[in-house]
Amino acid sequence: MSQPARDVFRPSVVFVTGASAGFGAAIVRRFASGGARVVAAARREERLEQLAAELGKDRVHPLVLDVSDGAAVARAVEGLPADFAAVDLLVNNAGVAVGMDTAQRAKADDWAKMIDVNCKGLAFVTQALLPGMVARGRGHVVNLGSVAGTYPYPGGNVYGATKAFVHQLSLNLRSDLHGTGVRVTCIEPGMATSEFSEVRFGGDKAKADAVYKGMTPLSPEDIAATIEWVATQPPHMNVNVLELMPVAQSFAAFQVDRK
Ligand code: 8X3
Repeated sequence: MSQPARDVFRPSVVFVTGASAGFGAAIVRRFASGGARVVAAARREERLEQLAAELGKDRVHPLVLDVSDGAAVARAVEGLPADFAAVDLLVNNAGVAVGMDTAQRAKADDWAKMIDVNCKGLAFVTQALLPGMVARGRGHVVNLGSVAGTYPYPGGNVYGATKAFVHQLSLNLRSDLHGTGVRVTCIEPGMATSEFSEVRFGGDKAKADAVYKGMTPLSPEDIAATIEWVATQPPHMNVNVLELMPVAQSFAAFQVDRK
């Protein structure tokens, strides 16, 4: 059996959700500066326009989109301009963590929001883009999971469960896409700097900053570089799951309730 050459694969059209800030914006910058055309999808138009102005409208196509609206996702994908239509890398980055209360105190609306964006939104965007990838015999879906999808912690409840969904959907997609050449990867980061903690704590910046006090979290650029690595491996190789953490974060013992 002869081995194919280890030629680097270069995605030419990248579709990034949650592109307006944090991981998403870093991913857009990385691929656009590497020569790809990038569809930058998010709800906040102003930030997308800034990103497109910074990187050039021929490189970055801003797309105002709420991923949890399935009909809007289908329309947006159908209406992509020709230069940005042949998506060969989808980065499902849009995701939210809302609240960190225990399950018995958490708000149902917060849970609904996380399920809508992290599960339904990710599934809708994937389903809208997969037929084109399969037809072209070329594509890669990179999903943003989390260590919270594998390791439980107090207050992780529905957030962690949505990320377990992302992990399992990623593996199941690999089964469905068998023989198509389309790749699927789940990237599962631990603590990272982004607006993530601010959103989680309802905009309380002091509480969010305290999460990262005295430690060095992963940066959006770390995540973007990791995604570039998985996406540029030779076409015969699929990274299924990649888990990463800051060195300063690790595991603690089980809790025991002693009376
Ligand atoms: C969140 C990562 O470590 O804050 O996706 O739970 S962690």
